[in-house]
Amino acid sequence: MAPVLPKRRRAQDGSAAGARAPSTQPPARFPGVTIYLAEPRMGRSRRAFLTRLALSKGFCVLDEYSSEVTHVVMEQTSAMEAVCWQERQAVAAPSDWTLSKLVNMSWFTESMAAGQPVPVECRHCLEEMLEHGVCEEVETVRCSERYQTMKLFTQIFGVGVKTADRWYQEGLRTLDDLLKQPQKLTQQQKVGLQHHQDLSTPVQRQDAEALQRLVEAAVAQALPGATVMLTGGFRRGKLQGHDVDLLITHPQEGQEAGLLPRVVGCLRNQGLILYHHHQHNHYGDPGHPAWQNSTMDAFEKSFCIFRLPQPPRAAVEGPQRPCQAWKAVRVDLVVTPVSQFPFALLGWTGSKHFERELRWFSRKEKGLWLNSHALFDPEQKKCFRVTSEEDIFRHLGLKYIPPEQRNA
Ligand code: DCP
Ligand code: MG
Repeated sequence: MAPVLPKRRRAQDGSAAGARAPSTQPPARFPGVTIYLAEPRMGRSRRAFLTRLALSKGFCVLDEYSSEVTHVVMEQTSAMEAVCWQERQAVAAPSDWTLSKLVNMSWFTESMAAGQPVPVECRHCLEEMLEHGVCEEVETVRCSERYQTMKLFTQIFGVGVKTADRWYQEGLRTLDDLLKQPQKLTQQQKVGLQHHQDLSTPVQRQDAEALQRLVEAAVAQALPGATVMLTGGFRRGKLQGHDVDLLITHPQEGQEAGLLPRVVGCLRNQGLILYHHHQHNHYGDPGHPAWQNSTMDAFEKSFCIFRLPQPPRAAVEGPQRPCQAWKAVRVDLVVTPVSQFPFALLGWTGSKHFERELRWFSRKEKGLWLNSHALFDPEQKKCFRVTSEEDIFRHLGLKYIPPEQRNA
Protein backbone atom coordinates (compact mmCIF):
# COMPACT_ATOMS: atom_id res chain seq x y z
CA MET A 1 0.00 0.00 0.00
CA ALA A 2 2.76 2.43 0.91
CA PRO A 3 0.07 5.03 1.54
CA VAL A 4 0.78 8.70 1.81
CA LEU A 5 0.13 8.83 5.51
CA PRO A 6 -1.11 12.08 6.98
CA LYS A 7 1.47 14.35 8.44
CA ARG A 8 1.64 14.23 12.18
CA ARG A 9 -0.80 16.57 13.77
CA ARG A 10 0.80 19.10 16.02
CA ALA A 11 0.68 17.94 19.63
CA GLN A 12 -0.60 21.30 20.80
CA ASP A 13 -3.42 22.83 18.88
CA GLY A 14 -2.41 26.41 19.39
CA SER A 15 -2.56 27.08 15.67
CA ALA A 16 -6.23 26.50 15.29
CA ALA A 17 -7.51 25.82 18.76
CA GLY A 18 -8.41 22.24 17.93
CA ALA A 19 -9.89 22.21 14.48
CA ARG A 20 -12.34 19.41 15.07
CA ALA A 21 -15.92 19.19 16.12
CA PRO A 22 -16.42 18.99 19.89
CA SER A 23 -18.37 16.04 21.26
CA THR A 24 -21.58 18.05 21.44
CA GLN A 25 -21.41 18.66 17.69
CA PRO A 26 -22.10 16.04 15.06
CA PRO A 27 -18.75 15.77 13.25
CA ALA A 28 -20.17 16.21 9.78
CA ARG A 29 -23.37 18.21 9.69
CA PHE A 30 -22.52 19.22 6.15
CA PRO A 31 -20.78 16.11 4.79
CA GLY A 32 -19.92 17.66 1.42
CA VAL A 33 -18.06 20.59 2.95
CA THR A 34 -14.66 20.49 4.65
CA ILE A 35 -13.06 23.83 5.38
CA TYR A 36 -9.40 24.72 5.65
CA LEU A 37 -8.55 28.21 6.89
CA ALA A 38 -5.29 29.23 5.22
CA GLU A 39 -3.25 31.06 7.80
CA PRO A 40 -0.73 33.37 6.09
CA ARG A 41 -2.70 36.61 6.29
CA MET A 42 -5.20 35.54 8.88
CA GLY A 43 -3.06 35.28 11.96
CA ARG A 44 -3.22 32.51 14.52
CA SER A 45 -5.69 33.89 16.99
CA ARG A 46 -8.14 35.01 14.30
CA ARG A 47 -7.86 31.60 12.70
CA ALA A 48 -8.51 29.94 16.05
CA PHE A 49 -11.54 32.16 16.61
CA LEU A 50 -12.97 31.46 13.14
CA THR A 51 -12.33 27.76 13.61
CA ARG A 52 -14.29 27.70 16.86
CA LEU A 53 -17.10 29.63 15.24
CA ALA A 54 -17.36 27.20 12.33
CA LEU A 55 -17.17 24.17 14.62
CA SER A 56 -19.93 25.54 16.81
CA LYS A 57 -22.14 25.70 13.73
CA GLY A 58 -21.43 22.08 12.86
CA PHE A 59 -18.93 22.65 10.04
CA CYS A 60 -16.00 20.33 9.58
CA VAL A 61 -12.73 22.31 9.74
CA LEU A 62 -9.34 20.66 9.21
CA ASP A 63 -6.24 21.90 10.96
CA GLU A 64 -4.02 20.77 8.10
CA TYR A 65 -4.60 20.91 4.38
CA SER A 66 -5.39 17.55 2.79
CA SER A 67 -7.25 16.10 -0.17
CA GLU A 68 -10.47 16.02 1.88
CA VAL A 69 -10.64 19.82 1.96
CA THR A 70 -13.37 21.21 -0.27
CA HIS A 71 -13.16 24.94 0.61
CA VAL A 72 -9.94 26.81 1.30
CA VAL A 73 -10.75 30.15 2.91
CA MET A 74 -8.19 32.90 2.38
CA GLU A 75 -8.15 36.41 3.69
CA GLN A 76 -6.58 39.41 1.97
CA THR A 77 -4.88 37.08 -0.45
CA SER A 78 -4.32 37.90 -4.08
CA ALA A 79 -5.10 35.36 -6.75
CA MET A 80 -1.40 35.10 -7.49
CA GLU A 81 -0.57 34.29 -3.87
CA ALA A 82 -3.41 31.79 -3.84
CA VAL A 83 -2.07 30.09 -6.94
CA CYS A 84 1.40 29.87 -5.42
CA TRP A 85 -0.08 28.44 -2.25
CA GLN A 86 -1.97 25.84 -4.23
CA GLU A 87 1.11 24.91 -6.21
CA ARG A 88 3.00 24.30 -2.97
CA GLN A 89 0.29 21.90 -1.78
CA ALA A 90 0.26 20.13 -5.12
CA VAL A 91 4.01 19.64 -5.18
CA ALA A 92 4.15 18.56 -1.51
CA ALA A 93 1.63 15.76 -2.00
CA PRO A 94 1.02 15.24 -5.72
CA SER A 95 -0.79 11.91 -5.43
CA ASP A 96 -3.06 13.16 -2.67
CA TRP A 97 -3.90 16.54 -4.13
CA THR A 98 -7.21 17.65 -5.51
CA LEU A 99 -8.33 21.06 -6.60
CA SER A 100 -10.43 22.62 -3.85
CA LYS A 101 -12.38 25.83 -4.08
CA LEU A 102 -10.36 28.86 -3.04
CA VAL A 103 -12.78 31.32 -1.52
CA ASN A 104 -12.52 34.61 0.26
CA MET A 105 -13.86 35.57 3.66
CA SER A 106 -17.25 36.61 2.29
CA TRP A 107 -18.16 32.96 1.62
CA PHE A 108 -17.20 32.08 5.19
CA THR A 109 -19.11 34.91 6.87
CA GLU A 110 -22.20 34.37 4.72
CA SER A 111 -22.13 30.66 5.51
CA MET A 112 -21.78 31.31 9.23
CA ALA A 113 -24.65 33.79 9.12
CA ALA A 114 -26.81 31.31 7.20
CA GLY A 115 -25.85 28.50 9.58
CA GLN A 116 -25.04 26.35 6.56
CA PRO A 117 -22.67 26.45 3.59
CA VAL A 118 -23.88 28.87 0.93
CA PRO A 119 -23.20 28.03 -2.72
CA VAL A 120 -19.94 29.46 -4.02
CA GLU A 121 -20.64 32.37 -6.33
CA CYS A 122 -18.45 34.67 -8.32
CA ARG A 123 -18.19 37.25 -5.55
CA HIS A 124 -16.79 34.61 -3.17
CA CYS A 125 -13.92 33.73 -5.45
CA LEU A 126 -10.49 35.28 -5.33
CA GLU A 127 -10.33 37.95 -8.08
CA GLU A 128 -9.98 36.22 -11.36
CA MET A 129 -10.79 32.87 -9.76
CA LEU A 130 -13.73 31.61 -11.74
CA GLU A 131 -17.03 30.69 -10.22
CA HIS A 132 -16.34 27.05 -11.04
CA GLY A 133 -13.50 27.11 -8.56
CA VAL A 134 -11.02 26.83 -11.41
CA CYS A 135 -8.37 29.35 -12.30
CA GLU A 136 -6.40 29.31 -15.49
CA GLU A 137 -3.18 29.71 -13.54
CA VAL A 138 -4.07 26.84 -11.24
CA GLU A 139 -4.78 24.72 -14.27
CA THR A 140 -1.41 25.77 -15.65
CA VAL A 141 0.21 24.59 -12.44
CA ARG A 142 -1.65 21.30 -12.62
CA CYS A 143 -0.38 20.78 -16.11
CA SER A 144 3.08 21.98 -15.25
CA GLU A 145 5.93 19.66 -15.99
CA ARG A 146 7.01 19.51 -12.37
CA TYR A 147 3.55 18.65 -11.06
CA GLN A 148 2.91 16.05 -13.77
CA THR A 149 6.31 14.45 -13.21
CA MET A 150 5.92 14.33 -9.44
CA LYS A 151 2.49 12.79 -9.83
CA LEU A 152 3.77 10.20 -12.30
CA PHE A 153 6.77 9.21 -10.17
CA THR A 154 4.98 9.09 -6.79
CA GLN A 155 2.42 6.71 -8.26
CA ILE A 156 5.15 4.11 -8.67
CA PHE A 157 5.20 1.52 -5.87
CA GLY A 158 8.11 2.36 -3.56
CA VAL A 159 8.56 5.99 -4.65
CA GLY A 160 7.87 8.83 -2.23
CA VAL A 161 7.92 12.60 -2.68
CA LYS A 162 11.62 12.91 -1.80
CA THR A 163 12.80 10.40 -4.40
CA ALA A 164 10.44 11.77 -7.05
CA ASP A 165 11.75 15.27 -6.38
CA ARG A 166 15.38 14.13 -6.62
CA TRP A 167 14.73 12.42 -9.93
CA TYR A 168 13.00 15.54 -11.20
CA GLN A 169 16.01 17.67 -10.18
CA GLU A 170 18.22 15.20 -12.02
CA GLY A 171 16.24 15.82 -15.19
CA LEU A 172 14.22 12.60 -15.29
CA ARG A 173 10.69 13.08 -16.63
CA THR A 174 9.19 9.85 -17.90
CA LEU A 175 8.93 6.18 -17.00
CA ASP A 176 11.21 5.50 -19.96
CA ASP A 177 13.82 7.80 -18.43
CA LEU A 178 13.70 5.66 -15.30
CA LEU A 179 13.88 2.40 -17.21
CA LYS A 180 17.08 3.66 -18.86
CA GLN A 181 18.64 4.31 -15.44
CA PRO A 182 18.03 1.07 -13.50
CA GLN A 183 20.98 1.82 -11.22
CA LYS A 184 18.89 4.62 -9.69
CA LEU A 185 16.12 2.20 -8.68
CA THR A 186 15.69 0.00 -5.62
CA GLN A 187 14.49 -3.56 -6.16
CA GLN A 188 11.03 -2.49 -4.97
CA GLN A 189 10.92 0.41 -7.41
CA LYS A 190 12.06 -1.83 -10.28
CA VAL A 191 9.17 -4.22 -9.64
CA GLY A 192 6.82 -1.27 -9.17
CA LEU A 193 7.88 0.11 -12.52
CA GLN A 194 7.71 -3.25 -14.23
CA HIS A 195 4.07 -3.68 -13.17
CA HIS A 196 3.17 -0.02 -13.25
CA GLN A 197 0.32 -0.37 -15.70
CA ASP A 198 -1.48 -3.03 -13.65
CA LEU A 199 -0.76 -1.32 -10.35
CA SER A 200 -2.19 1.97 -11.53
CA THR A 201 -5.40 0.26 -12.67
CA PRO A 202 -8.03 0.12 -9.87
CA VAL A 203 -8.48 -3.24 -8.15
CA GLN A 204 -12.07 -4.47 -8.51
CA ARG A 205 -14.02 -5.99 -5.63
CA GLN A 206 -14.18 -9.40 -7.30
CA ASP A 207 -10.36 -9.40 -7.53
CA ALA A 208 -10.11 -8.42 -3.86
CA GLU A 209 -12.42 -11.27 -2.88
CA ALA A 210 -10.52 -13.74 -5.09
CA LEU A 211 -7.29 -12.68 -3.39
CA GLN A 212 -8.86 -13.09 0.01
CA ARG A 213 -9.81 -16.67 -0.87
CA LEU A 214 -6.27 -17.45 -2.05
CA VAL A 215 -4.79 -16.05 1.16
CA GLU A 216 -7.40 -17.87 3.26
CA ALA A 217 -6.38 -21.17 1.68
CA ALA A 218 -2.69 -20.51 2.39
CA VAL A 219 -3.44 -19.41 5.95
CA ALA A 220 -5.57 -22.51 6.60
CA GLN A 221 -2.66 -24.64 5.45
CA ALA A 222 -0.10 -22.75 7.54
CA LEU A 223 -2.18 -22.51 10.72
CA PRO A 224 -5.61 -24.12 10.98
CA GLY A 225 -8.10 -21.86 12.75
CA ALA A 226 -6.42 -18.61 11.69
CA THR A 227 -8.71 -16.09 9.98
CA VAL A 228 -8.37 -13.55 7.17
CA MET A 229 -10.41 -10.35 7.08
CA LEU A 230 -10.78 -7.99 4.13
CA THR A 231 -10.35 -4.43 5.41
CA GLY A 232 -9.49 -1.01 3.91
CA GLY A 233 -11.82 0.58 1.40
CA PHE A 234 -13.43 -2.73 0.42
CA ARG A 235 -14.72 -3.24 3.97
CA ARG A 236 -16.25 0.21 3.70
CA GLY A 237 -18.21 -1.06 0.71
CA LYS A 238 -16.07 0.51 -2.02
CA LEU A 239 -16.26 -1.31 -5.32
CA GLN A 240 -12.66 -0.62 -6.22
CA GLY A 241 -9.42 0.42 -4.56
CA HIS A 242 -5.72 0.87 -5.10
CA ASP A 243 -4.79 -2.24 -3.10
CA VAL A 244 -6.18 -5.09 -0.99
CA ASP A 245 -5.74 -4.92 2.79
CA LEU A 246 -5.99 -8.24 4.64
CA LEU A 247 -5.80 -8.74 8.41
CA ILE A 248 -4.78 -12.13 9.72
CA THR A 249 -5.22 -13.37 13.28
CA HIS A 250 -5.79 -16.53 15.33
CA PRO A 251 -8.30 -16.90 18.18
CA GLN A 252 -5.54 -18.09 20.50
CA GLU A 253 -3.13 -15.30 21.44
CA GLY A 254 0.45 -16.05 20.44
CA GLN A 255 -0.43 -18.67 17.81
CA GLU A 256 0.01 -16.03 15.12
CA ALA A 257 3.76 -15.74 15.81
CA GLY A 258 5.81 -16.96 12.86
CA LEU A 259 2.72 -17.41 10.70
CA LEU A 260 3.37 -14.79 8.02
CA PRO A 261 6.57 -16.24 6.49
CA ARG A 262 4.81 -19.61 6.24
CA VAL A 263 1.81 -18.02 4.49
CA VAL A 264 3.97 -16.07 2.06
CA GLY A 265 6.07 -19.19 1.42
CA CYS A 266 2.96 -21.16 0.58
CA LEU A 267 1.67 -18.43 -1.76
CA ARG A 268 5.07 -18.12 -3.38
CA ASN A 269 5.18 -21.87 -4.06
CA GLN A 270 1.95 -21.46 -5.98
CA GLY A 271 3.54 -18.75 -8.11
CA LEU A 272 1.24 -16.09 -6.70
CA ILE A 273 3.86 -13.68 -5.37
CA LEU A 274 5.73 -11.33 -7.70
CA TYR A 275 7.28 -9.31 -4.88
CA HIS A 276 7.06 -9.03 -1.13
CA HIS A 277 8.71 -6.97 1.53
CA HIS A 278 8.47 -8.40 5.02
CA GLN A 279 8.39 -6.12 8.04
CA HIS A 280 8.84 -7.56 11.54
CA ASN A 281 6.62 -6.34 14.30
CA HIS A 282 8.10 -3.74 16.59
CA TYR A 283 5.66 -3.55 19.45
CA GLY A 284 6.50 -0.93 22.01
CA ASP A 285 4.95 0.54 25.09
CA PRO A 286 1.40 1.71 24.25
CA GLY A 287 1.75 4.33 26.97
CA HIS A 288 4.71 5.95 25.24
CA PRO A 289 3.85 9.55 24.30
CA ALA A 290 4.97 8.87 20.73
CA TRP A 291 1.78 6.90 20.30
CA GLN A 292 -0.31 9.97 20.88
CA ASN A 293 0.07 11.18 17.35
CA SER A 294 1.27 8.11 15.58
CA THR A 295 -0.48 7.09 12.39
CA MET A 296 1.81 4.12 11.81
CA ASP A 297 1.44 0.75 13.45
CA ALA A 298 3.90 -1.87 14.57
CA PHE A 299 2.30 -5.09 13.34
CA GLU A 300 4.19 -7.71 11.42
CA LYS A 301 3.26 -7.26 7.78
CA SER A 302 4.15 -8.02 4.23
CA PHE A 303 3.84 -5.50 1.41
CA CYS A 304 3.21 -7.71 -1.59
CA ILE A 305 2.56 -7.66 -5.28
CA PHE A 306 0.42 -10.66 -6.18
CA ARG A 307 0.20 -12.35 -9.53
CA LEU A 308 -3.55 -12.78 -9.66
CA PRO A 309 -4.83 -15.21 -12.30
CA GLN A 310 -7.68 -13.71 -14.29
CA PRO A 311 -10.80 -15.63 -15.24
CA PRO A 312 -10.77 -16.59 -18.95
CA ARG A 313 -13.50 -14.10 -19.92
CA ALA A 314 -11.58 -11.18 -18.45
CA ALA A 315 -8.46 -12.48 -20.17
CA VAL A 316 -10.19 -12.03 -23.51
CA GLU A 317 -12.00 -8.79 -22.78
CA GLY A 318 -9.60 -7.05 -20.40
CA PRO A 319 -9.31 -3.43 -21.52
CA GLN A 320 -5.63 -2.98 -20.65
CA ARG A 321 -3.97 -5.99 -22.24
CA PRO A 322 -6.41 -8.09 -24.27
CA CYS A 323 -4.80 -11.49 -23.67
CA GLN A 324 -3.78 -10.95 -20.08
CA ALA A 325 -4.09 -14.18 -18.09
CA TRP A 326 -3.06 -12.57 -14.83
CA LYS A 327 -2.60 -9.15 -13.34
CA ALA A 328 -0.35 -7.64 -10.72
CA VAL A 329 -2.18 -6.43 -7.58
CA ARG A 330 -0.84 -4.71 -4.48
CA VAL A 331 -1.76 -6.58 -1.30
CA ASP A 332 -0.92 -5.81 2.32
CA LEU A 333 -0.93 -8.78 4.67
CA VAL A 334 -1.03 -7.71 8.32
CA VAL A 335 -0.81 -10.10 11.27
CA THR A 336 -2.27 -9.14 14.63
CA PRO A 337 -2.51 -10.88 18.00
CA VAL A 338 -6.19 -11.46 18.70
CA SER A 339 -6.21 -9.12 21.73
CA GLN A 340 -5.35 -6.20 19.41
CA PHE A 341 -7.47 -7.32 16.49
CA PRO A 342 -10.42 -4.93 17.08
CA PHE A 343 -8.05 -1.94 17.12
CA ALA A 344 -6.25 -3.17 14.02
CA LEU A 345 -9.56 -3.76 12.28
CA LEU A 346 -10.77 -0.27 13.15
CA GLY A 347 -7.45 1.30 12.10
CA TRP A 348 -7.10 -0.60 8.84
CA THR A 349 -10.71 -0.12 7.79
CA GLY A 350 -10.11 3.63 7.46
CA SER A 351 -10.79 5.91 5.82
CA LYS A 352 -7.66 7.79 6.78
CA HIS A 353 -9.73 10.88 7.34
CA PHE A 354 -12.20 9.01 9.53
CA GLU A 355 -9.35 7.53 11.60
CA ARG A 356 -7.83 10.97 12.11
CA GLU A 357 -11.18 12.33 13.23
CA LEU A 358 -11.79 9.45 15.62
CA ARG A 359 -8.29 9.62 17.15
CA TRP A 360 -8.55 13.36 17.50
CA PHE A 361 -11.95 12.99 19.17
CA SER A 362 -10.60 10.32 21.51
CA ARG A 363 -7.65 12.47 22.59
CA LYS A 364 -9.31 15.85 22.83
CA GLU A 365 -12.73 14.88 24.11
CA LYS A 366 -12.02 11.76 26.13
CA GLY A 367 -8.35 12.17 27.04
CA LEU A 368 -7.67 8.69 25.64
CA TRP A 369 -5.08 7.69 23.06
CA LEU A 370 -6.40 5.52 20.26
CA ASN A 371 -4.29 3.75 17.68
CA SER A 372 -4.29 0.45 15.78
CA HIS A 373 -3.03 -1.42 18.87
CA ALA A 374 -4.86 -0.04 21.85
CA LEU A 375 -7.03 2.51 23.58
CA PHE A 376 -4.86 3.91 26.32
CA ASP A 377 -5.78 5.97 29.34
CA PRO A 378 -2.70 8.10 30.11
CA GLU A 379 -3.98 9.08 33.57
CA GLN A 380 -4.72 5.56 34.76
CA LYS A 381 -1.82 4.28 32.68
CA LYS A 382 -3.85 1.36 31.44
CA CYS A 383 -5.22 -0.06 28.21
CA PHE A 384 -8.86 -1.00 27.77
CA ARG A 385 -9.67 -4.64 27.07
CA VAL A 386 -11.94 -5.07 24.08
CA THR A 387 -13.18 -7.94 21.98
CA SER A 388 -14.87 -6.04 19.17
CA GLU A 389 -14.99 -2.70 17.34
CA GLU A 390 -18.30 -2.09 19.12
CA ASP A 391 -16.47 -2.19 22.46
CA ILE A 392 -14.11 0.55 21.29
CA PHE A 393 -16.93 2.85 20.24
CA ARG A 394 -18.62 2.16 23.58
CA HIS A 395 -15.51 3.15 25.55
CA LEU A 396 -15.39 6.36 23.51
CA GLY A 397 -19.03 7.07 24.37
CA LEU A 398 -20.04 6.84 20.72
CA LYS A 399 -22.74 4.96 18.90
CA TYR A 400 -21.27 2.25 16.67
CA ILE A 401 -20.47 3.57 13.22
CA PRO A 402 -20.64 0.78 10.61
CA PRO A 403 -17.79 0.60 8.04
CA GLU A 404 -19.98 1.88 5.18
CA GLN A 405 -20.40 5.12 7.09
CA ARG A 406 -16.66 5.65 7.56
CA ASN A 407 -16.01 6.88 4.04
CA ALA A 408 -15.28 10.41 5.25
N1 DCP B 1 -3.13 2.11 7.39
C1 DCP B 1 -2.44 2.03 8.57
N2 DCP B 1 -1.09 1.82 8.57
C2 DCP B 1 -0.44 1.66 7.41
C3 DCP B 1 -1.13 1.72 6.19
C4 DCP B 1 -2.51 1.95 6.21
O1 DCP B 1 -3.03 2.17 9.63
N3 DCP B 1 0.88 1.45 7.44
C5 DCP B 1 -4.58 2.36 7.42
C6 DCP B 1 -4.94 3.68 6.82
C7 DCP B 1 -6.20 3.43 6.11
C8 DCP B 1 -6.30 1.92 5.97
O2 DCP B 1 -5.21 1.38 6.67
O3 DCP B 1 -7.22 3.89 6.94
C9 DCP B 1 -6.29 1.48 4.55
O4 DCP B 1 -5.25 2.12 3.84
P1 DCP B 1 -5.29 2.31 2.26
O5 DCP B 1 -4.20 3.27 1.91
O6 DCP B 1 -5.26 0.98 1.59
O7 DCP B 1 -6.64 3.06 2.05
P2 DCP B 1 -8.02 2.54 1.53
O8 DCP B 1 -8.09 1.05 1.57
O9 DCP B 1 -9.03 3.29 2.28
O10 DCP B 1 -8.02 3.09 0.07
P3 DCP B 1 -7.80 2.31 -1.31
O11 DCP B 1 -9.17 1.87 -1.71
O12 DCP B 1 -7.24 3.32 -2.24
O13 DCP B 1 -6.87 1.16 -1.06
MG1 MG C 1 -6.64 -0.18 0.61
